[in-house]
Amino acid sequence: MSHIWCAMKKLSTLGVCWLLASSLVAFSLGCSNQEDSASSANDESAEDPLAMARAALADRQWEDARALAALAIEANVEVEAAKQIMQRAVAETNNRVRLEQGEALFAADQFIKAYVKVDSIDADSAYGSRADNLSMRIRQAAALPEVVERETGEKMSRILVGNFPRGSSAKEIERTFEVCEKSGDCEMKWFESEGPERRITLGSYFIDRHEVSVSQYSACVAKGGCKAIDWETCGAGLNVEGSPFAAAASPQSCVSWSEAVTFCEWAGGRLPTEAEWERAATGPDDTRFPWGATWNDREANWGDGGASDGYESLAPVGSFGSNAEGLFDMAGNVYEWTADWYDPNAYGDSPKLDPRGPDAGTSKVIRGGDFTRDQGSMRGAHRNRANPEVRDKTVGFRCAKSPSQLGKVSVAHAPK
Ligand SMILES: [Ca+2]
Ligand SMILES: [Ca+2]
Repeated sequence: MSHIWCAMKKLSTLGVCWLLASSLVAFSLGCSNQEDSASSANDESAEDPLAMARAALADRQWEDARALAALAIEANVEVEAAKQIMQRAVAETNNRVRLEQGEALFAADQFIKAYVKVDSIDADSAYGSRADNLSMRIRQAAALPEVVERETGEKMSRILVGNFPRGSSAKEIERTFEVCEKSGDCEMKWFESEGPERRITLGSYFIDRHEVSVSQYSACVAKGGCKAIDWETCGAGLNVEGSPFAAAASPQSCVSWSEAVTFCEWAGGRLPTEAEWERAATGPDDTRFPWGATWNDREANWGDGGASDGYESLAPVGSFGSNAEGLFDMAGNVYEWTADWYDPNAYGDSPKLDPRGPDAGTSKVIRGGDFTRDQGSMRGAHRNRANPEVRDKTVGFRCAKSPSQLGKVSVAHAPK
C-alpha cells in the first residue's frame, strides 16, 4: 500500500488527491521512512506514479497498480503506458475476483498445463523454479470449498494440485510378494506392474466420497440417463429380495465400463484416471493403505474368508472409516473402474503430468480390490484389470470431476 500513499502525498500537492480519497481509509501511514529511503535512492521513480505503478505491478499489488496508473493518467504522464498498466491490473483484479468466486482450481490446472511441458522438461524442477507462482495457485485453489455435491446428493472431495510418488518401489513389490506367499501360491508378475515408482503431478480434481450406490444408479435409470442393470449377464440370483447386490445402500456392481462412464457423464463428471484414483486412495501422505501404513483387517470390507470385518458379501457404501481425503471404501467392497486402458508397463514411459494411460488396449484398469480379495489388493498402489464389456458382481465405480466441470449437473435426458 505504501506505493499509493507516497504517491498521494506527492500528487495531493497537484490537486488530484480526490481521486483516491475513498480508498485511502485502510492505507498504512508508515511510508515516510520508505519514502525517504526511496527518495535518496532514486528521487525520480519515487515521485513518478507511472514508475510506481510498474513497481506495484511487479509486486503483484494489483489494486495499487490500478490506482497509481489512474494517477498517472490523471497527471497526463505517458498516458498510453499508464493505460496498459491499468488494463493489466484490471484484468488481474478481475481474475482474482473470479478465483475467489470459484474458478481457482481451474486456474491452477491451466497454470500447470501452460507452464510445464512435462515431456520435454522435468516437472519437479519446473515447479521448483516457479515455486512462488505455484504456491500462490495452490492457496487460491485452497480457497474453494473442500466438498462439492452433485445432483444425486453424493459429496465429492477436492484433491489439490500437486505431485506424489505413483506406484510401488522394487522393495515394496518384493515385500508384498513375500506377504502374499505366506497365504498361498503367488507370482511376482502380479505386482511388478506397480513399478517403476515415479513422482507424477496431477491437476486439481474432485472425486466421489463413496462408491456409486444402487440407489444413485437407480435414480439415473429412473430419469432416463442410464440403462437398467442387466442382472442376467452378471450372475443368477443377484437381484432377488434381500440380496446385498440389489440393496439400495450397496455399491452398484454389475455395470460395464461404458455404463459407468454413462452414469458419470449424466452426473456432470467422468471416471477418474488410474493416477487420480491412486492419489485419492493414498492421500497427501502417500500411505500404503488408505487408512495408513500398516495392515488392519477391520478397516475395509475385504476377503477375510468369513465376516471378521462384519461382511461376508457387499457392505453398504461407507461402512468403514474414511481416508485422509474423506473417501470411503478406497480399499475393498467393490473394485472400481477407472478411465485408463490397462498396460502392465504403463508406468515406465508415462508422462509425468496427468498421465492417462495408453491410447488403446483390451482391458480397463480397476482399482481398490473387492470383498473377496486379500490384503495385498487393499493397498493404494494395487492394480488390476477387467474386460470393459464385462459386468461383474465385484466391480463398481465412483466418479470424478475436473474443475472445468464444476457446476455441471446431470445431463438432461428425455424419458425413453
Ligand atoms: Ca468381508
Ligand atoms: Ca472400493
